[in-house]
Amino acid sequence: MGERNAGNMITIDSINQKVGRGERITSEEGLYLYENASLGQVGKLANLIRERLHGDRTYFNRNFHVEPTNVCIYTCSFCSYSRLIKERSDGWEYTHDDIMEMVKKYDHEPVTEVHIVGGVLPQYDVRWYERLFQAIKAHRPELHIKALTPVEYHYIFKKEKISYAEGMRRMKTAGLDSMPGGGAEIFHPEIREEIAGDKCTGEQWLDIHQEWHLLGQRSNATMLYGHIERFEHRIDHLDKLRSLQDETGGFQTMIPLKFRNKGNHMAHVPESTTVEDLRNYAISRIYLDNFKHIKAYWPMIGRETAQLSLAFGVNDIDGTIDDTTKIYSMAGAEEQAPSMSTRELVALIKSVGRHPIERNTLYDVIKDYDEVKFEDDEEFRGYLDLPVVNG
Ligand code: V47
Ligand code: SF4
Repeated sequence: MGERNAGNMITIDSINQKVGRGERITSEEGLYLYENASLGQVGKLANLIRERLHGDRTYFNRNFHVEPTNVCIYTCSFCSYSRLIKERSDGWEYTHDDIMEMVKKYDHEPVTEVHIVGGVLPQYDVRWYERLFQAIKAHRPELHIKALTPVEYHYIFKKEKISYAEGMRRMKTAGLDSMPGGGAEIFHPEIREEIAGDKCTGEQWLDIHQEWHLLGQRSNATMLYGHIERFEHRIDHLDKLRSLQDETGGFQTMIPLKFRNKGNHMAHVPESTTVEDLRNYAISRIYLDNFKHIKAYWPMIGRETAQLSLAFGVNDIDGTIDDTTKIYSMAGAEEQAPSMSTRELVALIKSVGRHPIERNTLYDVIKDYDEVKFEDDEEFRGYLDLPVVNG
């Protein structure tokens, strides 16, 4: 069964042909895939695009997270991690010294990135973050700072009475290297007002990324899916990202984030199935023809689904993380203390026949692991309890 689109019937076949020719699909076609296509159908198309762009190459990095506080003035109903100011005795609020101690713990480790994101706390203002970024850069200039989202930036720039453009310039001068993808949730106001009504709007999120891109800088994007949104809200979200990317080209990676329902105000909302998760990766890959990378965030979905996702459009599985984030474990994610050694990440990728590449945040190659002979290497063999598909 198909639907009308400018006089043409939309069918899986017509979409297959378009994608085969390397053409962009329309929002109607995207919605058609969400509503009608099987996992096998979207998987085949997403894998075609993935292999066209990257072959078997699958990226990861060595990183750690710093979450300066979990106290937050906002009340997103999906958030399991934050505490209100009146409950602050139950949370944490790190000082610059605390954070520098965490950074220094990695002094002799070959990590390339620190990912900094947390709650929105009034005393953490523009000056506070400037001084933090400066201190990290003074200590370890080559460590890439990927920090904060438009949720924090909108709040601190408004408080400082400066424009987004001026604020992002100041952050860049202080040492910010790139922006992570968080805070995007679902842009459409019908859903955003329900789940994240008091923080920055979808438009403001996009405006801040746009200003950052106009400075020649890079950022990531996310979509929090599988709760009360409908397929048309997902397409609206993907479409807004695709349009901004057409304009600036500043996005590196799209990270679909599966809603987890433990310990938050949406605990009654069932979680999506693994089949739906894989369909969503695949449709994101197909729709976002101008995004180079699609990432599966393994602490959220678990190692096995992360492996499966590599056949459904995903070409990146984030980093080693080293048990430094609490956002997902507090929301009921598979990984309660997320940490993977480089060897485990390499084994996980190799055991599904893909080619592991360690990258930095900007996707420059740090090490190509193809030369490691998985099946001949005692250290790798049996490291994960998984069959070796190829070496
Ligand atoms: O914005 C919060 C999400 C995001 C829940 O850019 C939840 O490389 C599911 O954006 N269930 C923050 N998701 C994390 C993030 C991220 C993660 C990894 C890599 C990158 C990157 C970015 O986490 C929030 C929100 O969308 N989140 N609570 C929950 N219960
Ligand atoms: Fe605060 Fe972020 Fe949690 Fe929303 S998702 S309540 S902005 S920490």
